[in-house]
Amino acid sequence: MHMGPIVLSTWAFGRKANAAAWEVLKNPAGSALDAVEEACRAVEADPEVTSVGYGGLPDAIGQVTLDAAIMLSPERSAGVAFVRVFPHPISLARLVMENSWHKLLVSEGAERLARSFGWKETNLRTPQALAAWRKHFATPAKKETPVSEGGPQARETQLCEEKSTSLQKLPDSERSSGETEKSFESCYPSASEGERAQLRSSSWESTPAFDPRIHDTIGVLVRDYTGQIAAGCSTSGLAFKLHGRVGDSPIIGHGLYVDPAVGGAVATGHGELIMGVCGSFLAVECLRRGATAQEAATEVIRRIGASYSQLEGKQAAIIVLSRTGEWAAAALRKGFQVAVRTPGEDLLCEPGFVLFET
Ligand code: SD4
Repeated sequence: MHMGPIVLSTWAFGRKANAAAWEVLKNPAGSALDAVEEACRAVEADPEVTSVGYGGLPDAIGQVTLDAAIMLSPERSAGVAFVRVFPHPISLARLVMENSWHKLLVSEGAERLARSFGWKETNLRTPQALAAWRKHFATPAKKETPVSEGGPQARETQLCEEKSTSLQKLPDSERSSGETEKSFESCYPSASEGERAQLRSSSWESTPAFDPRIHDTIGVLVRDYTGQIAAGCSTSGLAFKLHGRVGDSPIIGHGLYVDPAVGGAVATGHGELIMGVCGSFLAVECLRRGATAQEAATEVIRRIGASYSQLEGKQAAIIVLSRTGEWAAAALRKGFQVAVRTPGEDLLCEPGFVLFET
């Protein structure tokens, strides 16, 4: 139990997020909402973090697409998905929350809103991210892609390389994101229906769980001096995901949930696991029914364990903060950590429950 301000963030880079949140909370008038936004922005701006914001790894066709959501209550909450040209989707989610009554804006619609507020477009894809994309899809006979040589991914890459040769010669900074998108987009429909199905299943089976470059949402829960709780999360989703894939992070109840009367939760890991059990909503509902924070987090992970047959190599984790300041975390398997910041602590902690030992 902790009655002062507290910040919880997912993964080791959560400490950087917590430091940014703490700058806001140093001022006793600093709000949980501002702290959550600043925490996520700090990680979004870091190109070394290849699973969030600028520098995030691209999807199967080479586009970087960002998802985020922010929440104070069922009424005050919103998410954005498939954002391609703005590096701070957490701020865009806040913009949606504060300027509309919608809960989710995607792609061109979300970007249009940002433009209408005068936001400047940025190319999100770093040369390092492009190199990683090329390497991932150019590797011949990838073990985790059991399709014949020259399968859909290889063919797609080849086509992309051919069609965008002129663009590839330019440094990223000299291309407009629009040009890059058009070039890659024009390659994608080359896969037949069957090939697409194969691509889909191979993506599901092959997505590595433990490589932090491949996935890791920044998820933040803050309770400020007034006792208000805010949640936020931001991600570039799973690296090399199918074009158009959106995970749990931008969706209320899946990637995050807050009920001011009870507490909040934020999830991370393979969104496909979290979405099937409405992970963050489930955690908060457990709190509502009298569970401790640890019982609530554990229940979400146990529910995933009981609901999915293919969990090998997959990860999911959840952090929970009750209205009274009690916090906990749980994960499907080892490797997840939660960064905790209070007036007296700045820690990286192991989750209180891990379902699988390996
Ligand atoms: C997603 N949950 O898009 C996000 C990614 C993530 O740890 O959190 N990875 O599925």
